[in-house]
Amino acid sequence: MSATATRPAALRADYARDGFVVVRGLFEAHEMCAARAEADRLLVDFARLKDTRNMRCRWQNNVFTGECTFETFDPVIDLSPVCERLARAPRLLELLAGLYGEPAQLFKDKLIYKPPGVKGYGLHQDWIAWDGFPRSFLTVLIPFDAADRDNGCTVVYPGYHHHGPLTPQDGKYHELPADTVDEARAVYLCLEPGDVAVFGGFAPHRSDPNVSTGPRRQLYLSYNADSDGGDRRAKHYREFHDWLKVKYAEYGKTDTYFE
Ligand SMILES: O=C(O)CCC(=O)C(=O)O
Repeated sequence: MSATATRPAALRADYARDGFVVVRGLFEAHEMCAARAEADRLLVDFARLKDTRNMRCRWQNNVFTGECTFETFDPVIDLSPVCERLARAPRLLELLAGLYGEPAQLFKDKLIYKPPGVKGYGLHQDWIAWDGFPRSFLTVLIPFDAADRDNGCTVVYPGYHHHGPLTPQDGKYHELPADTVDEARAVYLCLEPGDVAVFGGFAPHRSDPNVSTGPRRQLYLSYNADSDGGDRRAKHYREFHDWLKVKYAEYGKTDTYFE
């Protein structure tokens, strides 16, 4: 089970053992209040970006109606000074430096809105076998709304990260078969605004549909250790877009763009 310990050495030991940690109350209530207002503002001010051809946007089906529903801005910090401040908050970077034993570099940033009814994610690891993809990749989850089982909080499985990549290393995204993990070991990341969870790129995770009446808005901020390639964010998004274009084209969708 992951810890809520705050001492860097204890956190680092827990992260090494479990592949994830939870830290309660890293951010203040007023910061999370501003984050929620920002998430609302982005939907209004950047409504024009919500297009199924725009590679910035991710869509998921509603499990009740089948409707294809806007779910994510990826990236988000170039739209949102508030999200960028959270991503570069000295408190957070200090926490990550404690886990890495060296500075962290922001690699990727997305805001997942997960509105009511929207499907979750199948079991997977975030690490993908692209040339030079950082093995130190980790993700910080910052909930804007309380996350619980009803709204489909992220679920992690302690210890499995020790096995490294659990799918073929062919550069493709693979879901993991459900029996890769022992469901009895599932840890539901039930978090209050202000809490954060950190999980590594080899930590299997998934989420259930949002069956509540409100959105489950969470910032997913990914980092790499400085010694593992330095600042790779711009390169990552170039590679990600090239990869997405090929993936969409396989389904006959060739009119994609990024804005
Ligand atoms: O929304 C979630 O709970 C999980 C999201 C996720 O796993 C991902 O974006 O890779």
